[in-house]
Amino acid sequence: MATHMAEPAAGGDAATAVEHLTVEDRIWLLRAMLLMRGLEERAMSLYRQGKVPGSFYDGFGQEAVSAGAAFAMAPEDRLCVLHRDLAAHIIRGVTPARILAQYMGRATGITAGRDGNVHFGDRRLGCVGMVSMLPDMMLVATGMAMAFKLRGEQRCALTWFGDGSTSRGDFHEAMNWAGVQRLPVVFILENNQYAYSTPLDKQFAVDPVERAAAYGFVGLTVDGNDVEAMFDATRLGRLRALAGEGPTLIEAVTMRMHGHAAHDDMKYVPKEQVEEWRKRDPIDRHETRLRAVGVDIDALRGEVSAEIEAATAEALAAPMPDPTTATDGVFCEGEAEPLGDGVARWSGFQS
Ligand SMILES: Cc1ncc(C[n+]2csc(CCOP(=O)(O)OP(=O)(O)O)c2C)c(N)n1
Ligand SMILES: [Mg+2]
Repeated sequence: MATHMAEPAAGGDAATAVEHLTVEDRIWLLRAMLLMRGLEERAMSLYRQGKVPGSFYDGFGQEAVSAGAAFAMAPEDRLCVLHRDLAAHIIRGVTPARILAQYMGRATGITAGRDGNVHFGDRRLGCVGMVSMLPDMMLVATGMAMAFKLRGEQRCALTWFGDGSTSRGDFHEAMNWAGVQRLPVVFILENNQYAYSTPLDKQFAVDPVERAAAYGFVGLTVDGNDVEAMFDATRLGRLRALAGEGPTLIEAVTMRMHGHAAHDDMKYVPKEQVEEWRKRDPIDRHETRLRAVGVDIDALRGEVSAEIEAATAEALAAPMPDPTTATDGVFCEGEAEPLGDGVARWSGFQS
């Protein structure tokens, strides 16, 4: 693992992660990744049946990036979740049925039919739904971190963003302000080799993780297909943030194994590149580890499949929203409701 840092700092690796995770935690990580993959596969087939309006984006092959990072955050921390980070919603406690209902525009989805596959986040669980202008969620997370600092709260904000985001001005503005103010924020750069059809060598002349040093904070590169290494790097970034040591930029190196969205056959990606990355599949890797400590993977897979079946039936049976409520919630009425905490038992790991 290469590190590029403004000051000496530990990176994050799977070996250290194990010291902070129980076997039960490690199983939850696998479960979250299996749920993400299974739900997205199911949603893709629902999309092809015309049941998911709009387009469909997935994070096949990138499950470890959101699962590992979200798991390292405490319930009172705040997450700005992007379009390939479904496991973060799962880890914060969003149920599979609500996720599928969200994709199908049903009344029981998080936005109750106001958006589909991309822009959603349950604020009661501390998740902020994505703003499409990339990477504006970096500024939202930075703003939240600023509020935590001003209020003297021991909390951390985290956001994900893609390699494509690093060429935008907002990336630099967020990084600069977070560095100047030493804000409690963790930035996760999801480097999946492509921004739509543009490969990395057409995007930047330096590895973007090196830019953290230019803004005075730690930047490190992590194997984004290793869920425990992702967990550990984020855990350390969070500890740094809470200790008043400022932001951390974590470059999670991974691969977008599917097209940009459902319509994209990714003819521009060499087949050998996909095959090479298939060997590093994050779920296979984590399963191998857990099998070695005696976990019954087949039983877990069976449970997850049954959960997805039940969630699909529940979401398909859910009603469409009442059109007369379409403009509800556009403006704040009464007192603004603060973001809530995640409720999932596993969003507070063994520290
Ligand atoms: C400012 C802005 N320009 C263009 C888009 C359209 N767009 C949505 S996703 C995307 C590709 C982003 O690539 P990357 O940041 O690498 O994320 P990835 O999709 O690979 O996860 C583009 C160009 C946008 N949402 N915002
Ligand atoms: Mg990308």
